[in-house]
Amino acid sequence: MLPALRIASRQVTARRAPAVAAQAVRAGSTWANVPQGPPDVSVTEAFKADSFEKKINLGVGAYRDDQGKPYVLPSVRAAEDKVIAKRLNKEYLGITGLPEFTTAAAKLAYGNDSPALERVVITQSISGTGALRIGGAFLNRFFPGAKTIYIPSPSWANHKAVFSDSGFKVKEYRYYNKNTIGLDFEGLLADLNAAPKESIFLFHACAHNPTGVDPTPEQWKEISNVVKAQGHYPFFDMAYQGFASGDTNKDAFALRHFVEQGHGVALAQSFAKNMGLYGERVGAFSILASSLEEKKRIDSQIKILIRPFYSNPPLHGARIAAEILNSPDLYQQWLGEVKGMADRIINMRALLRSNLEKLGSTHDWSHITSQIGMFAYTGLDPDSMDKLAKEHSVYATKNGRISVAGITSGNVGRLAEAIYKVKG
Ligand code: IK2
Repeated sequence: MLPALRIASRQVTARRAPAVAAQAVRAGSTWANVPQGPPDVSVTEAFKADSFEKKINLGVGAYRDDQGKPYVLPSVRAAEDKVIAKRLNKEYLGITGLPEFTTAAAKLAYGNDSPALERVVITQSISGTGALRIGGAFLNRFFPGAKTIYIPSPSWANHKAVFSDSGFKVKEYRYYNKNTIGLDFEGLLADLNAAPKESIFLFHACAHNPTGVDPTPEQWKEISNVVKAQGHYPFFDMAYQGFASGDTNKDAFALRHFVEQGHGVALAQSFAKNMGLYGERVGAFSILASSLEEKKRIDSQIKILIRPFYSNPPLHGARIAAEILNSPDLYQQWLGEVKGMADRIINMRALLRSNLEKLGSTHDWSHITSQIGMFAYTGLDPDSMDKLAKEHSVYATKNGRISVAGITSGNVGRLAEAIYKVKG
């Protein structure tokens, strides 16, 4: 054999050897039957791979400032400084978390003066997702009826996974009407009526993700009536309190109305968006009990349930949130900053719509401004979303959802042109 060929063949053998060895190990491996999950084709990955300098990422579910940069709220910075200056210890929290945080979180959600507050069983959670998961586990263990939960169609993609992992059969109720790009109110009521009595229904308290379509207060009142007549159990997911309208009270309307109407409710709260505490994972799960005696029993079971999950929740983010919620000055500052974020989003909606109209688009874009919260459901189909990405370097999820938080006064013009070119 020629020397060069000899070297090449040795390299091939050397390269193959580990693969063969790995195969041999794999054949007898404990994990040989673990199937490969689908590839992670996240919007962010595609965005990162694009070298065009004016590319736009509208896939992220996190607030960005008008320069497109992540935003740490000044009230959060100030609260964090105060927490650090206290030189507190790092001992474990109790199973249900930091009481100064959970008490204030309940007030924020149910209302400062709500007579229901004394019956609220609340626990800190690993942000909104953790709150939903605790809720799923509790309902699965103790809800007296069928282990079925109804979620809106469409809903936040993780709802299905959270509740099926909690042991539920997940069914959908009608919510979004793609013809009107609005609420399918008739369909929603019909599905509430058609479901077996005493079913669990998950509602997005405000800023529905992904559609940005919320029922009006009048519609919520009707929903509440039907839920009551059918004996259904409402579970509210409130991941965006304050973020929708800029007013934390207004955004809590649905939850508070249901409580006033005498419903027992479950609630998942997140402080990821409204305090920008995304990675700190600050949230709360609560249940409104019918009596103080019942509250004690539920509380004891929530503790039994959480203990083997993660023993007790993390400290730092909850301290920051508690500092904000319990210091009158910081609280006022925070309310202003939440409004600032909501207003910037509302402005970007208006700018996107007016830019599209100025370009001469013949489509009705009124849904862009009538929808609310972080996301807008454009009504663009998957092909159009593909074109936006491939031809215009505008990245968002295939379902036509764009994160309005990713729009800035610097990129809104180019975005409108891209949408106009794709949709007309
Ligand atoms: N519930 C809803 C409706 C949410 O939208 C979220 C957060 N979603 O993230 C943005 C996205 O869709 O890209 C959550 C719950 C849970 O949020 P967290 O666990 O971060 O508090």
